[in-house]
Amino acid sequence: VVKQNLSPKELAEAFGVSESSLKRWADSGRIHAHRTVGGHRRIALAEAIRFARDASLPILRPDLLGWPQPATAQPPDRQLADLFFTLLRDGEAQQFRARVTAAYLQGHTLAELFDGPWRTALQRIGQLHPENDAGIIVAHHATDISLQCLNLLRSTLLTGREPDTQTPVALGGSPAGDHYLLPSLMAACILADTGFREINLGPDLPFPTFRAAAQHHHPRILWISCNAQHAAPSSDDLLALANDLAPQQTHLVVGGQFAPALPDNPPPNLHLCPTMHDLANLAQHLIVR
Ligand code: B12
Repeated sequence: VVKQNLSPKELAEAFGVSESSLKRWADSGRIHAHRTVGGHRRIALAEAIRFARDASLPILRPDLLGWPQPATAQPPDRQLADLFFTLLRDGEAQQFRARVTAAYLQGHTLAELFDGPWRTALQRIGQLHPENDAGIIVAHHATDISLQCLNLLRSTLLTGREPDTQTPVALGGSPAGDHYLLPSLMAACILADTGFREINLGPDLPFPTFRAAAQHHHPRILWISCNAQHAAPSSDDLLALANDLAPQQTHLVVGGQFAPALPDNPPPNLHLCPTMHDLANLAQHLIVR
């Protein structure tokens, strides 16, 4: 079970440092702690993760935080794609979560993992007998293992940040006929990590519903992930939607393998982002303005 709030003692054990060091960091403000009704310090898990990543402090015992522990030492970065592929292919859900969370705690950004080893591993899954049952079974299973892991990251990253009425919203999904779950969920994770309140409507969303949802929620970002050729909207559809959303200052962000080319001189609220890195950069820019 993932613990949402930790005592200094628990966190000190996870980091392999003394409890007094941890209390000192809390009292100096290096790591934010709140007090219980009884006056005891507590550290939100999301804050503990932020601190570990910023300070490059390894979490030696992630199991104490309720996170899965890698079975062996983490391999060098260049071997991560191979490892992710093997774990996804062999259905090793728990070790996959352990490896991804370890890489994240070591300081990799979500965008690095999504555009890099995770994507490469899934590409290789797609090359395993896509024409027969065995290949379909592996692809479905790898998708489910990825979903479990993304949802763990997503629920943990959001913890501790209290979205309020000032928190900008980002909303999105994939169009009708596009059944791919992972790209839109990855976009949601990137946006949550940047500080947006994300609303992931997932796959298979009728195109007019994107407009209706944006009019209802007034997001600062509306993302559309295009992963199936037959289901991708045309650039005219996107242009019309961006123009409709301009008065409410919603930016339309389109990504995915089958995102259409944008017209010359697109309106300033229409963006093509081929990668999760592009989305992360744009989101940083849009959240401060
Ligand atoms: C998992 C999978 C499936 C699963 C999907 C499960 C699910 N519900 O999600 C299942 C088994 C159902 C499936 C079915 C099919 N699949 Co399939 N599938 C895959 C696989 C292995 C992984 C796809 C995935 O999720 N990747 C992870 C995402 C995150 O990576 P990505 O798509 O590359 O996205 C990156 C960028 O494009 C960008 N991005 C994407 N979206 C967005 C959005 C925004 C806002 C931004 C900023 C960026 C961005 O960032 C991502 C990370 O870098 C791919 C292999 C591959 N090469 O991709 C084949 C693949 C896509 N499938 C393929 C095929 C042919 C099919 C089927 C037609 C097979 C069949 N004969 O029935 C069906 C069609 C399904 C349909 N109706 O559309 C082909 C597509 C060939 C082509 N180019 O057209 C591939 C490439 C496999 C292959 N080598 O042949 N598939």
